[in-house]
Amino acid sequence: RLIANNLVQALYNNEYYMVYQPVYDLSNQKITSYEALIRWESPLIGSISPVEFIPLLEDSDLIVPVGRWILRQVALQVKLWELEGYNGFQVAINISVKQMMHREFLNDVKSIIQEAKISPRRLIFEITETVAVQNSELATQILSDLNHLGVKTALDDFGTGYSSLSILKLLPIQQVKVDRMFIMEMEQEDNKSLVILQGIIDIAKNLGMSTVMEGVETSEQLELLKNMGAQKIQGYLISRPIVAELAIELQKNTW
Ligand code: G
Ligand code: G
Ligand code: MN
Ligand code: NA
Repeated sequence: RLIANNLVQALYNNEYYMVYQPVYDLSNQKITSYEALIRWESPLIGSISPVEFIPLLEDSDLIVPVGRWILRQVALQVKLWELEGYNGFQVAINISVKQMMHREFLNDVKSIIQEAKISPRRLIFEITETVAVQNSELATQILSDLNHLGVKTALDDFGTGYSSLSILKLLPIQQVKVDRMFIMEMEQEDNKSLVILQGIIDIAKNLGMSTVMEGVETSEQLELLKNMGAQKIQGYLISRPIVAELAIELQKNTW
């Protein structure tokens, strides 16, 4: 149904836009970052989920120009917020494997940061476990290069793949985003998931990494996570991903 042509047209017709989901820090009760997520509203097809079109972008290599567009959009948004006086938080960007492995990736990152005139420290790059495991040597090199540029790196959807904990030792990452599957399973009778989740929280903390619990939807989950010493949370309980203007409104409110 969807073809590469639609995906290219969408870029030139401004049908893609970014939304931002806050990450809330339990230790200081502040929004310390936002995750940027792409959306596609097609006048012909309606709204299409990134779950559907991101794989198509990857298969057709269009993830490279679209990924570049995402980077630029986010960098410009960070600059805009900065000019409005909002700069006490970071913004995370999801990076696809093909985008990251592309030879121009680091140059693109560097030049987009320079063009937007933002500090690289404002950005976090999220990569998934699968990316890291499939291409561990190259992934390690690129993540390390990103760190040298001054951006932070995070491991997304942690715990869903089949990687071992040693990946946390191997990869130059500063943050672990725990997959929402763990949060969903927290309240099950059988407390195995809880024990594993506690282990992940403690290990990441002891390795000096920050942790984000994804998919927190209820206050019961929040209470459990507080008791486990979780640091940051993300999910519908705090906010859905929303457009930039609304996302910054949350920044103004005190929690
Ligand atoms: O935003 P949503 O939860 O619907 O995202 C679904 C999936 O699409 C997630 O796996 C998410 O990481 C991915 N995704 C959303 N936005 C982006 C983006 O800007 N770039 C990349 N590479 N993936 C994204
Ligand atoms: O793979 P990644 O973690 O980047 O995907 C983020 C996706 O998770 C986005 O599509 C976002 O819409 C979705 N998401 C964010 N918070 C929640 C939540 O509390 N519950 C559910 N079910 N999905 C969420
Ligand atoms: Mn993510
Ligand atoms: Na994730």
